[in-house]
Amino acid sequence: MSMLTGALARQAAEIVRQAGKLLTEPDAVQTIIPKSRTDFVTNVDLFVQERIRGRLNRLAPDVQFLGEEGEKAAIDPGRPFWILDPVDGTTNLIHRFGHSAVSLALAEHGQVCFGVVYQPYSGECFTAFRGKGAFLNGRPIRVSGAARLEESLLSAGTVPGRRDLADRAFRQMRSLYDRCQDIRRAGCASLDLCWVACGRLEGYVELALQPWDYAAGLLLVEEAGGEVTAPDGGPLSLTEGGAVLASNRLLHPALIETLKQ
Ligand code: 2AM
Ligand code: CA
Repeated sequence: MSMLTGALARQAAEIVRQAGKLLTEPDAVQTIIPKSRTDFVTNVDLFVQERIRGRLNRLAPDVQFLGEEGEKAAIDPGRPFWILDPVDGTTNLIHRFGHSAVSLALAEHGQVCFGVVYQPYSGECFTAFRGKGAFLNGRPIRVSGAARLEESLLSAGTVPGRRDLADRAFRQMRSLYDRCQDIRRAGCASLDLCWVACGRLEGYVELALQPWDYAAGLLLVEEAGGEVTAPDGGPLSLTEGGAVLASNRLLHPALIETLKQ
């Protein structure tokens, strides 16, 4: 039995949209706290998480909560849990790059059953429901039909928080670049996945992400007809992070092959 109803999904998406507007306020960022030299949290990340967590708790008190910021309560994967990134693309937010998102997923029975990714600067709201499709502002979306890497536009992340992986990431980027039309790098994993889902990109790879970066986007891609796995084709965890490869499905084998080299 699923706890997900249309009403719950609609209200959760509305909570995300309302909180997401806070990212666009001029001077939203007041405090920048380093987690490491290349990874930061701002007052916006913390405030948006607390606002969304409070509202979700009132909406569905029995659902557990996994959010990027602060203490992580132990999750029982046998019971439903929310997975929230209050600001995906914090570095973009700090630089007023206008490309960040709020990403929320609901996991049940070991898989994501609902996902919403909201880009407050463009007003684009991506939603997906397992078995029922993926949508951009309510309209169905589909992955690209490109069947050859030569006709693909790809996104390759630079794993800014893991400089130890930089050589590997840039080597992979070069191998992909030699086979595709071009590469983009916009700094927000959840939106990279949504862009694969709606056909703007044919594929996306990043070597170290956390479940809150990809949980919602993963369902978007799958429901739009694409595929999301580890770069070797293996499964992804919803409670532990890992490397992520997303594609329009047709290019998945060629991408796995390229990334092996
Ligand atoms: P974030 O902005 O929520 O941290 C950038 O390459 C992408 O990777 C962003 O989606 C970013 O999410 C994510 N990411 C995951 N782990 C990270 C880390 N330790 N440092 C920086 N970005 C990280
Ligand atoms: Ca974040």
